[in-house]
Amino acid sequence: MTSNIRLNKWIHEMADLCRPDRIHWCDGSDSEYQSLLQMMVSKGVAIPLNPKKRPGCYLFRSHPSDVARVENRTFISSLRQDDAGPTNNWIDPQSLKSTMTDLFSGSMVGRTMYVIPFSMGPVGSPLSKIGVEITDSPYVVANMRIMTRIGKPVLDFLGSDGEFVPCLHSVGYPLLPGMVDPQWPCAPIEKKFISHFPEERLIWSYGSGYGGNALLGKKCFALRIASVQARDEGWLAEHMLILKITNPEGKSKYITGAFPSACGKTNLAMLVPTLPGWKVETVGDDIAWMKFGKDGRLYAINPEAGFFGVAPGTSAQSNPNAMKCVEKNTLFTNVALTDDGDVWWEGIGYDAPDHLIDWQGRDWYKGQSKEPAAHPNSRFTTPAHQCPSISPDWIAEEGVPISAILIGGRRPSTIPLVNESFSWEHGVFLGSIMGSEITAATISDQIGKVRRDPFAMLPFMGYHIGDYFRHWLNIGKMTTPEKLPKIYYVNWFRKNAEGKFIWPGYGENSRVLKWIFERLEGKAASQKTPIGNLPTPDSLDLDGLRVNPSELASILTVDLGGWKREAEDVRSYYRIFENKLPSALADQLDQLDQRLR
Ligand code: TSX
Ligand code: MN
Repeated sequence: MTSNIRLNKWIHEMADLCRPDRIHWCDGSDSEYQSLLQMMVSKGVAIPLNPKKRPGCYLFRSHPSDVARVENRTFISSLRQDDAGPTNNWIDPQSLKSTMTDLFSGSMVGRTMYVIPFSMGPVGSPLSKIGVEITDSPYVVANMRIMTRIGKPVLDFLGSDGEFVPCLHSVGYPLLPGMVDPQWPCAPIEKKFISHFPEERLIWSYGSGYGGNALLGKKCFALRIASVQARDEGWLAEHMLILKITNPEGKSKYITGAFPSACGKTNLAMLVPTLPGWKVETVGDDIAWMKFGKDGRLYAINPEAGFFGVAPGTSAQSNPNAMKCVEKNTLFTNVALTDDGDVWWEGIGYDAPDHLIDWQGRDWYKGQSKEPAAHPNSRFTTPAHQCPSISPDWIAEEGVPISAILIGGRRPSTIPLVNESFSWEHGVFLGSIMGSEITAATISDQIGKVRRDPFAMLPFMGYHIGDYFRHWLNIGKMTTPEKLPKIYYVNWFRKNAEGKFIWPGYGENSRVLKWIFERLEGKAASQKTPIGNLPTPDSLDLDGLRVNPSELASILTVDLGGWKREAEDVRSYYRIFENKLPSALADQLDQLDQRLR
């Protein structure tokens, strides 16, 4: 219950539309969380893990058709199609609302409608924003309690006239009399709609219970809707990690980083440096909201309160901090279950036991079963405060001042280990052309080509991508150049002639972070090249690193032929933006061409 007039009105309207059996206002208390989990355990929806091995942990198994975000069912329903741009699905809002109103009509019959007031960012921070999610999924409530701040403190802060983003969600499976509730209710793909109405700051999600489709604070609000708010209000809502790095003298800087999926963003956010005396702490692993402070610098908050991480590949070797984080109070989805009530996944760092229950609840035998035991997109939902590397500043209401922005992707050739942009405009140019090479893991017929994913925002843009580039360029004009973060293009994924990774990556990336830190201090040397400032051979700390010298040289120098092909490819990629491509970026491409001649 709330005194907020607009919220009460919206809840009543949505209840009249969805016709739930009952309404539950989430207070966010621990007892509420525990009783929801108990209810799901009693229905067989949640499996409690062995409290001696994973105290407070539960396993969920989704329907095999509902295992990931559905980009082809995700819509930016702006009033004008041109505002959604060439990279988004668009349906006109009137027609989409009419279709979805029919779907939502009676969609919660036989179910409880949960009302989740949530804050993205610390409650009351000037950088935070409030949302309210209506959902008929108790799994969503439990996950939202970890991923955001929910409940009474949010309602209190909202008051009678506070603003919020309404987020309507239903799994799309009404329980008519006599029907049994399946373990993971959801709707078939053609009835799934993940819809955003940017002018209204409104989200409607129907038919999926999974991750980014259903936990509406994350991708839907904190990126797609917030990117529109950020454009209109003069700030940045970005798909970026935030880390704090401290040198051996105790001096700290904050760095954000945009990387597409499968580049190890969470691993980088929780990195354990191999360089003695250096420390990395975690502020956020997925989303950064950046606004100008009074001093003209950009300050970032992590709008989330937990990590919704991909489990496979997470191990004590690749990410010891994440492994510690998921030891307790963690919800697992679609991982494998061991006979002693623990979890297992591919790449956890130790062999599977002889027998497992796989992510679909089937017996799985080592050496016999052909399919992976955990789904490749299986997840952990875990509280950020449990992470051993979490920075005390992760809840700073004023945010943390950003000195550098990293951008990067998986590029087996051409892109060097690290490249410092000449200027903000040049950095925005590099951000606009970043991406990953398409591999067999990407379902595509274009293996070997680059899938451009500007600022890793392609699936998360709430408006026209060309207008987004213009917004980034405008941000650069809102303060003095020396107060802007410097932009660095990094690439951990160069391969040699045998197809093996050249750079050891992981904790050794601290060598690259050290170079960046010392560049920001005006200490490390660089050499100007046609593509940007690269480390001089002795400015990068390679002490004790065993990498073949000629291969090392290849990732620290400019591949002229490769970059000429890159520039040509960028020219054809830039055509999709038509008249929306800012002239500053066209100029940057022309200048790159000139310098490569
Ligand atoms: O996360 C990764 N990072 C960033 C770490 C802070 N990964 C995993 C990506 C998939 C999620 C990496 N993979 C990184 C990296 O820097 N580098 C690589 C490629 C690589 C893989 C294995 C080895 C070296 C490099 N070495 C051996 O297997 C021994
Ligand atoms: Mn992400």
